Amino acid sequence: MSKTYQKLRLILGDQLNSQHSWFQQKDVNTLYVMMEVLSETNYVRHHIQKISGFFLAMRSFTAHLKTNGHEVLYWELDHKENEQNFADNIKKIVAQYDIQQFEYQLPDEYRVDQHLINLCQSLAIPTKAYDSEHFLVERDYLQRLFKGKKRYLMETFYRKIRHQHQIMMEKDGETPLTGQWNYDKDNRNKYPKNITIPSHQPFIHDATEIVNLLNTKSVATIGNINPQHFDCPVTREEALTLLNHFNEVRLKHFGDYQDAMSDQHWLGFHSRLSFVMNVKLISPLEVVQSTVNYWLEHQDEVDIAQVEGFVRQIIGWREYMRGIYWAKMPEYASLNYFDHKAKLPDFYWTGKTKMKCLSHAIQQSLDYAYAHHIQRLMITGNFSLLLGVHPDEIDAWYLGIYMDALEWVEITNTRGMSQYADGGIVGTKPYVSSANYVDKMSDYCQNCYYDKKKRHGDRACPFNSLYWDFYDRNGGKLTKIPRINMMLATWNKMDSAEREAILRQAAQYKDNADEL
Ligand code: FAD
Ligand code: DLZ
Repeated sequence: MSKTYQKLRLILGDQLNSQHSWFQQKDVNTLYVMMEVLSETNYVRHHIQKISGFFLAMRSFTAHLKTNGHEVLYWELDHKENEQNFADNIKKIVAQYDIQQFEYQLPDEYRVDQHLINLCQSLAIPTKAYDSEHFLVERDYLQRLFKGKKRYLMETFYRKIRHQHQIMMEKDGETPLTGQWNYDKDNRNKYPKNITIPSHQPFIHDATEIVNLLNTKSVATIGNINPQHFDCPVTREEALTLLNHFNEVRLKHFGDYQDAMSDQHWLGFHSRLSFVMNVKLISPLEVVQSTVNYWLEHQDEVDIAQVEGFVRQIIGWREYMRGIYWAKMPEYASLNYFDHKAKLPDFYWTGKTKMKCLSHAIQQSLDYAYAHHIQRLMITGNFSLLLGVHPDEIDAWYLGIYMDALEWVEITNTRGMSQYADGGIVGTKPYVSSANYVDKMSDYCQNCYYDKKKRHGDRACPFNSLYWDFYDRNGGKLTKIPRINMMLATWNKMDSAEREAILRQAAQYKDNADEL
């Protein structure tokens, strides 16, 4: 007979929050459990770095808890008793350790939430769910805030949270610092020539054992990894180092070049904090407080537009997306406003395309399991929307390829913001553009195989004809969207011979998308 415990507490792979109230007291009668399971490694085809990052972070967190005197059971993927899903493993452990009560923290994903609710219904012992104590507001806060309203405006939500937590507010508690809430319009610059992009902060780990384990268990993955030299923050200490690095080195130009892209580097002035935040090694509140404090002490070197832009992403967009997810799931996962059906081109999995923008954004995603927001939105997302790819295929790609991809924040960004498949719940318009925008915000169009100026004919950039094709085929659905009416009118007024040539070119590209 194994040692017995009164209580079993499950910790999921994205619940590595050492600041949680669970861990503030030691209790020899409580057994914590973490498990590597095929149900999580295989529900989508993940990037090899993503699984390695999760497993390394989970293993480090277990070591941390044990060092702090907690009782922890950790089942690796090849543990002999591993049933490869949470519910069956929990049932086994409950029986083995004569557990009297099962507890868990509310998962961030609907799929796992349902799985644990079902598990609890089947257990013959009391169960209890706790808040994960990570986010600034509860799961259903946004739904309550906008009850009875047709639109869920991010800006309204953002201001409310800033006010509630008194982030960047004047002493009166009501006015935003400087009187201005939002500096978004200052955040749209292209990189100037000769700008020096700071090198990123590395965190090198040996992932050989994990990569071998995944091979042994035949886990299908995508992307590249150097197992002995795997670069990813996986502990709280590393997350804090990354945050300090961001404040000291990258913050000063974060807002300025938030939307800029270049084939010369992969990170720009972005923070790369999404993975450590999403697995809860660090909390959104401590991130924004640290950044705001850094700015307050260094106002001679960092201006307010940089810090406000960053704060808005975290306490605005990140919390807002979570609110939308819980307000709209599970229906959200099958929305397809434009009724798109095309398949995702093969080059999304290989990076092998003659379009330099897509080739660079996809190749860096395969190499680093990372792309920044505008690459995700205006390169890979924009192109798949123009092409009319089924949102299910696009979701599966985004959910697999990025280190930070968890459904609550992936699907709202992909199906919502990027693909407008939700018909305008998240975004006020579909984010589509021709080569013109890509050229304005990047150096991608320089020396590209395709000609950014041509709409049709030899080497015409596919973004151009597909852009107008998008307006043509979706005309009826677009008239309802005020922010897009102007371009629709431009298309409708275009010379008919030019329109026909554009549509012919688009049809040819759509028929041969894998060859682009
Ligand atoms: P920074 O640019 O440094 O921004 C700071 C932080 O703000 C990020 O770490 C992130 O936590 C938050 N943030 C910024 N934009 C958003 C946003 N739109 N929604 C939510 N949080 C935001 N983010 C994920 O964490 N997981 C995903 O699976 C994911 N999928 C996306 C898919 C698409 C199609 C798009 C357009 C965006 C997606 N995002 C996702 C949002 C955003 O692109 C990433 O959070 C960001 O690129 C992560 O890099 P960073 O940490 O360097 O971010
Ligand atoms: C992403 C991920 C992966 C790849 N593997 C595991 C795992 O083996 N065990 C685990 O507890 N969590 C894993 N995760 C994170 C989960 O997918 C995440 O905790 C749930 O989806 C809840 O959001």
